[in-house]
Amino acid sequence: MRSLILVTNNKGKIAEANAIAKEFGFAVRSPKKAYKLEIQADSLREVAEFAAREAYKKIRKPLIIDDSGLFINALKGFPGVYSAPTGKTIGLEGVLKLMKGVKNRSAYFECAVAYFDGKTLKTFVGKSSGKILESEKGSGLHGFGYDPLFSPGGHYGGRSLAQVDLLKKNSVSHRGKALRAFFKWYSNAK
Ligand code: ITT
Repeated sequence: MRSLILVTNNKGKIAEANAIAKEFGFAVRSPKKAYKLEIQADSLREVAEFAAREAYKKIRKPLIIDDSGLFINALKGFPGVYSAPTGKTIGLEGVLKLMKGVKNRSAYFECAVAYFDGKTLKTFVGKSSGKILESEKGSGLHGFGYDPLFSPGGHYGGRSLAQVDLLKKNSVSHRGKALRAFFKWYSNAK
């Protein structure tokens, strides 16, 4: 099985990415020291592309970066590109407070996967739409981050992404979409 480097400190991302990589005959692994340099920018694509170029300077091997965020429409896209610092400061509880009494609960996750091998820079973006629940559901069950707040809607009957297993999450998720598009391209390019 061919392997590819995913530079991240997030074990949840590695697990989800590995399940998708496997569909294409790949495995992903993260270096012990994940050289993921975060900048503040207007889009996840920019953040991922910058991080991919920076990580390549250290690692010197083809690699991918996954930069993701939760965009809440009623909050004009917040936390969006600020999802990581927001998670560490006000947390899920704080986001739920901001959404208290708000009728429009539509939101989406976005994931930008940037690949860089020293020459080619290629980025794939995936989105998944849903809504913000009234309270956390399934915390600590599956998934990570904002998953307990987010229901992908439709056939998930109000369950959060933390209440469905990894394969189900991957079948509808932002990460699933971005990584499948990436691996489709990568397996043809290689
Ligand atoms: P790395 O930067 O090391 O890859 P990270 O967790 O900081 O890990 P991001 O900057 O991409 O990754 O994530 C921004 C925030 O969004 C962070 O709080 C994550 O927990 C959260 N997040 C990312 N993907 C998610 C997903 O699929 N489900 C729920 N929350 C997610």
